[in-house]
Amino acid sequence: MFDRTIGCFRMVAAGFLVLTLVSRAARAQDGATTQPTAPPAFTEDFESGSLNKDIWTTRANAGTTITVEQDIVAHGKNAVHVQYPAGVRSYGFIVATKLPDSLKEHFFGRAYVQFPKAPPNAHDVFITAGTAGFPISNFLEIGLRQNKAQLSYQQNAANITRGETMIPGPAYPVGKWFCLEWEFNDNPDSITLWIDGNKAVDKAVAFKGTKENLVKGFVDFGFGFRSWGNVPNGFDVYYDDIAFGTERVGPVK
Ligand SMILES: [Ca+2]
Repeated sequence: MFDRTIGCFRMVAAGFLVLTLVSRAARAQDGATTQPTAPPAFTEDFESGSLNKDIWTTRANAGTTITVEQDIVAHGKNAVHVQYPAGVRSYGFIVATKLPDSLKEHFFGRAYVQFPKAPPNAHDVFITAGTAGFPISNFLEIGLRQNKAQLSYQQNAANITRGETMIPGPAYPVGKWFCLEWEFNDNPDSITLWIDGNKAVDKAVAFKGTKENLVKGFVDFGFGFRSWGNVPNGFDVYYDDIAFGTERVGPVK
């Protein structure tokens, strides 16, 4: 009798566990396929043919050029091309500084990205969101190290101890457009990354024991390229169909 009761309990418990797992799997599936309930808070397809100065500021130093071009595009007729010089330590980003406050603590991003050739084998920076004044700011970063994705918190503002927390990820596609999606949360801090719809990274972010409000407000949203190593042949990266929202944006329909 005792054993049967335990057995029954176990069956019920096992059944509950199965139901819970099925329910979670169904929710995860829903998360991958359900349409957002609200339109993105911001979209940019570069189809105006130029950088909209009301949206984008350019932060670049000598040698890096950022132009809207028509030769390599994900959708439509235009995309933005960041061209990084050979053999020079440089950086170049377009930064959106006036996006809605709804994105300030927690947001989802999407961009189509193309690396025509493999990125330099160093710490490279591509997409960031953080405090005002980037790159002298605190920010979460989508980057790369040794030809694999690297997500990080970069504490780089003025008058603060510098440091970084790095999270490894898989390699990015090369030589073709891919749909990059990300979720940055500052409370608590976490980064999730999807490559062509497949979850590649889903990690909490901590820095010296702090797990929330590391950035304290996403206000500079950057796209570009910087390498902390040698780039003997220069480097090109293209972006198109950028979007930000309070829900996962998904691919271009
Ligand atoms: Ca476009």
